[in-house]
Amino acid sequence: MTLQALQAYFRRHPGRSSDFDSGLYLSDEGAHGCFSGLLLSSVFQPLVAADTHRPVAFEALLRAHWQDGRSVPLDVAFAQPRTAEEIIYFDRLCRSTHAVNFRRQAEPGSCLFLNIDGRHLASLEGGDFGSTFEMLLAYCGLKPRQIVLELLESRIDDLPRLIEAVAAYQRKGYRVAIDDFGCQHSNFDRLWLLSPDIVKLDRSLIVEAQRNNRARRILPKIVDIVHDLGALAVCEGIETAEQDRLATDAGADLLQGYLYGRPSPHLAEPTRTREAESLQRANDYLTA
Ligand code: G
Ligand code: MN
Repeated sequence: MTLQALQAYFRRHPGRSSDFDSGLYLSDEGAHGCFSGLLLSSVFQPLVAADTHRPVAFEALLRAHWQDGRSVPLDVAFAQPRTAEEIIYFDRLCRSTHAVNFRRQAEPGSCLFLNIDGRHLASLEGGDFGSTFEMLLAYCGLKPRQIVLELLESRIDDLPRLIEAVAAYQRKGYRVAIDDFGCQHSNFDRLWLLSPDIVKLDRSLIVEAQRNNRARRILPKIVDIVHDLGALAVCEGIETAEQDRLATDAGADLLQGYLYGRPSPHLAEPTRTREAESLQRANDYLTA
């Protein structure tokens, strides 16, 4: 890892004069970001294979605190960056913090899911989707092939830009997941236009499937459509054995939720202790 270069990049912040402390900081506990008085850190939640229930990848999630230690709700944290430049800076800072924290714990070659703020796509000038981040990842010792970028298609109105972004990320070797599919305005026409590698089915679908028979019959059909697209289906928010069974019976490939692991600063044991096996599984599942 050439972390000095990474830190140097984040010293060139676009922010207001009060942002003198913005940047990426390293300690024995790992990396954290600073932005406008916020401390940004990482937690990781496993994605497990539906057949073996073993972790094949991790999703990084943000945690934010004020400097005095009070925790900050994520909607408040994401409201801090305001200008286009700040939004781009903040989004890259979060993802780079996660990349460093992941790289120092994970076995080489492991796979990391990272969320992209929809406003980040809208703020980028021209077609620079993923090039700057590829450089930042290289400083962390990670390659685009190890990264799955999660996009919330339902929150992005500019469809041509979304299509362009997905294609550009995939050309650079990243994989793209559509996050929270099935909530609110998600729609299938858009899925076909986007050709994602992975579709993450919103927790509300599994909760509904548990409550009513019609939703239960629909769930495997949604998974079939995802497979017809050539994508893997992930069921999110699995909390109980019954939800696990519904998702597995529906044909989901990967599962995520409190049942398998809560978000934690530390990666779960299996990827650390069974390197070869976990890499093989990740490749089986994620290599197109
Ligand atoms: O939008 P996205 O799917 O990236 O959001 C992930 C969020 O879902 C995180 O805040 C995480 O803590 C939460 N989460 C993860 N697993 C579960 C779960 O099993 N149940 C519920 N209710 N929330 C979960
Ligand atoms: Mn997500």
